[in-house]
Amino acid sequence: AVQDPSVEAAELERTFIAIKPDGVQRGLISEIISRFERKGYKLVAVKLVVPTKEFAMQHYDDLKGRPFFNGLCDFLSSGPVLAMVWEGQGVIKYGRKLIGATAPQNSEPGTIRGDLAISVGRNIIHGSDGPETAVAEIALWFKPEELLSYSKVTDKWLYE
Ligand code: IDP
Ligand code: MG
Repeated sequence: AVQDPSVEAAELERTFIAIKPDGVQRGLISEIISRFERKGYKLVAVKLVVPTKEFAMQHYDDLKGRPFFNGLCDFLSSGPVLAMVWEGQGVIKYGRKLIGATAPQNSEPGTIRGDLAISVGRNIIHGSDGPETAVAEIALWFKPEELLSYSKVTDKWLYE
């Protein structure tokens, strides 16, 4: 795939987004993807995987020691997860806004968790919380060759 050289580096920011087993089981894949897609972000990698418990523990390594850590890792590895990488200007921070607060009781209406989830342990979606985490999580979940760089005809209508 060829990257359009006119695309600014800022627009190439990438974040790791995953629909957790509850979101997949509840049939929310298309609903969630459409929110990122309609915003204007570009899907550059996607796969459906059942992570092992060990992999889930690696993904949530920063939370080890928390009382919910074991249950959280059991849950993430309990069924298919839709792992994705989304690209666009400001996608890491704004992606977290689209997702909403960690506890759905605190998530604003209009956010993914606010509209679609009730409890913190079943909050249907994961998103990287910062630039370093995004790089690490993308590298954990995807091989470099699974990430595509491509231009879309809409790029020039999304960025001035
Ligand atoms: P985040 O997903 O909004 O980044 P984190 O604090 O990184 O939130 O926690 C990771 C995941 O762990 C949350 O999405 C949630 O599913 C789960 N979690 C966080 N806090 C609790 C809790 O107090 N009880 C149960 N599960 C929790
Ligand atoms: Mg987090």
